[in-house]
Amino acid sequence: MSDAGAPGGTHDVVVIGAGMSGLYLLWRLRQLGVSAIAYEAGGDVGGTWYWNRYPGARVDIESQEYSFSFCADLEREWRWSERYAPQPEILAYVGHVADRFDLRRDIQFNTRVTALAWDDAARTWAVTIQNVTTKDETVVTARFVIAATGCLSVPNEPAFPGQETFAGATYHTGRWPHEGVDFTGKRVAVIGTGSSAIQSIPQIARQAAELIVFQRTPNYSVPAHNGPLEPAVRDAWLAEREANREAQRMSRGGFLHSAPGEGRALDAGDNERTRRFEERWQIGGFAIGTAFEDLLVDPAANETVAEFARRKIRETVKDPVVAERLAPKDYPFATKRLCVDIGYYETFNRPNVRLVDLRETPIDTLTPQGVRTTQESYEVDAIVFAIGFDAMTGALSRIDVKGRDGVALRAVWKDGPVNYLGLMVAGFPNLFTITGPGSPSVLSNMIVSIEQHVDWVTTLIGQMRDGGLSVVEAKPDAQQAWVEHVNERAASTLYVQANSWYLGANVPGKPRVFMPYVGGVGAYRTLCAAVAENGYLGFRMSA
Ligand code: N01
Repeated sequence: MSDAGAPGGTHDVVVIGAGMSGLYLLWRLRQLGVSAIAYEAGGDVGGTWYWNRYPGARVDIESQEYSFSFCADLEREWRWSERYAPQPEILAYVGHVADRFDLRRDIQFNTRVTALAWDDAARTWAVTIQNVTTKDETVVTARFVIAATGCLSVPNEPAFPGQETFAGATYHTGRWPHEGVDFTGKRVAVIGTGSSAIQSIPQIARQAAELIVFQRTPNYSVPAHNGPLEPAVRDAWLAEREANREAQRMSRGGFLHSAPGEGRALDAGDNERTRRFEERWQIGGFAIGTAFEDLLVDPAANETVAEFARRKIRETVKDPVVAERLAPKDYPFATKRLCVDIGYYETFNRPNVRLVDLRETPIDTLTPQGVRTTQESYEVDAIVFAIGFDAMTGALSRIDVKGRDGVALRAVWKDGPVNYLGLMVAGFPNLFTITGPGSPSVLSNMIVSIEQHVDWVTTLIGQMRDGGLSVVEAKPDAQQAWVEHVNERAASTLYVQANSWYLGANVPGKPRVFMPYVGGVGAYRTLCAAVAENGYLGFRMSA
């Protein structure tokens, strides 16, 4: 392998993105003595935490668990202030990791990768990079390319009729202005009621003169019960650090409360079932989703927790009509990503907040003054589009990727993403995806899944170097079998019954394929390890 590492020229590895995955990749590759450069479209590190600065943005996995585990000293040095850390603190943490491990020298910011072309004769990738300001393009070459592009990095662009006529300010939660936004005294519309909206609505409502929430589909949301991270809790976590980290790695979702509770919901009596739901509700966050082992596979079991959640909404929201609009009824609990909130439902008791149900009265057009539905016109000064992302495939499909024989990734993925183990696509040698579709990714604590993928990929690259091998690719039959397995596993759950972004349902025209792997973080890790131990089963390697 080459030892060139300067921007431009030739690198052993090009990493796309400098979020959590990109940073950990750079560190691992440096340990291996492999030259790498990361190209990052943003002006600094952080990925999702760099872009998503909307009011109320914070993690929905407990802070200690949503942090790197690869360095015990890093973990001991850093103090999280809250149980669920807010975005500025997470961004500061990512910046600290970049500085502590001196990673910035291997990152070129404000640089977007626009094209990748595999050169079979040279056995390298030609990587076209673009300066985001000047749009100037340069081509560099690399033996390996690793897409650390994130699962939720490309905003779902609003496409409402008349939106260009709106005279007020518009914002997208996924591209929030760095200087922040002051809504004091303003009339504000929020369109969308996913996690980003559910986090930002209580904050915006406290500032704005008037807030109108436009809801197409109500979401299930569970209280975070956020608060300061008590020193005793931190000490207890650190005292059992190794065991805790291992438990996360082998768990279903990459966090401790993701272990399914024993037994089936309907086998428990009414009292026991309610007791267990209440207990988990009081823990907060995702704990309730795993209260029983069958909540995500048996519709009747799921209905018990769905009804429990609806009852909580009815108890909280004073206006019964608004409560019914907020209560999801036509898809199972937690089959769209469960939201974790701080005072979301309570916000609808405020006199300055209104809820518009777009199922009853869809948006007709945006006007210079605001939003017009089929029933009413709402005059606002600002519109917040909280309409989510082109998830999982969005970032790679915006890069012109051409593999062996010039075959385009977009063509291979036209009916939905296919790959082997979520790591490589047949016909695209030496190109890896970190937390790609077909891996647990968004159904898990992302940091745990990132570390697993990065460790696996970098170990392979090191072993290839040591063995004098230069090309690795997924075999088509292994890919086919994996895709079938991913689909079968998804079909055996209730996940496929909701119109979620897991299925691409939020982006008009996107193929409807359930993208993440539902098999669980621990089982998936064991499988990937077995593949490696068995000579990288399903992969072909050559010198
Ligand atoms: O996006 P979403 P998000 N007209 O896709 C609606 C992670 N995250 O940014 O459900 C009207 O969930 C859409 O309606 P529908 C987390 O994984 C984590 O909120 O498609 N409405 C939905 O209500 C999360 O799941 C945190 O009918 C339209 C909303 O917009 C993921 O990111 C915080 C519309 C979009 O919800 C995405 O969350 C935030 C239209 N044309 C995000 N198009 C943490 O807590 C879409 N909608 C860590």
